[in-house]
Amino acid sequence: MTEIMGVVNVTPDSFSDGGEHFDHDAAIAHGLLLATQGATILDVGGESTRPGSEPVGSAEELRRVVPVVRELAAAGHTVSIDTYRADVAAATVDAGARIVNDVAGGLADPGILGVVAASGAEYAIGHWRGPSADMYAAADYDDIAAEVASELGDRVDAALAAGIAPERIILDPGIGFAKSGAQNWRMLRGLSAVTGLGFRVLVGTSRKRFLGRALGADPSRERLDGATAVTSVLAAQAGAWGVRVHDPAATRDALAVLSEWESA
Ligand code: PMM
Repeated sequence: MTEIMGVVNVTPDSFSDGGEHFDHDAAIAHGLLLATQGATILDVGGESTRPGSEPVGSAEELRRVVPVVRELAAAGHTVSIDTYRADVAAATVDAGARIVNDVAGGLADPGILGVVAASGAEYAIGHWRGPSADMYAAADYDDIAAEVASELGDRVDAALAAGIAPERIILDPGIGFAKSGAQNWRMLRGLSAVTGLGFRVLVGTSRKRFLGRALGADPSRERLDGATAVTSVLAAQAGAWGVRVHDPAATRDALAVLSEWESA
């Protein structure tokens, strides 16, 4: 069964939720709703990593996410914390997060590796080539899938050296991170380079720009979620362990169809 990671953004500037879920109670309610819609993991984030977005600082990030993580974990859900900061990872693991989802794979704040190692949490390592503000400057590849796999392999080595057990590692090709539209498609087509490393693989295409472009001018959120369900199914078919989405219901149904297709 493919894991469905539902996005709980606790940010006022998030492109995808327009700030609706900044309020703690609203974020918690949204997380609970996502779980009823099929999310098996709730991914709580307090800083947007969208292209061009500005960092908020750890004090503000902590203020946003800790109460939300605590409440969703206490309700029995598997919670992941979307952060690249060691101090935020430490506080939220204490509050009940079981997965540290680090889009920077330890490159933004190397101290996060030690925090994860000591905590026993799982560690999702994202492919990253620099902060959101200027990541497109680093979008230069000869063979994107091979290069992403190789760079993720380097981050795995760093994680193992820090004492994180291999079975706790999850790899993510970082769709949209230092990748142009065409590069994202090539990365997805070449996903086997990443699954071939032998770790669980997580893929996040949800509502990203390259999907919007595939649908034409300014598609609605509903249409983007439909397209996300398709890319999530294709990723699952290509061996992904999990997909990260804003609208679990559409993806849950699409994955149920894939399951019938594959077992027939
Ligand atoms: N993308 C975003 C944020 N966190 N985490 C993982 N593991 N993979 C992703 O692709 C990913 C992520 C940016 O998207 P958002 O602003 O819509 O959450």
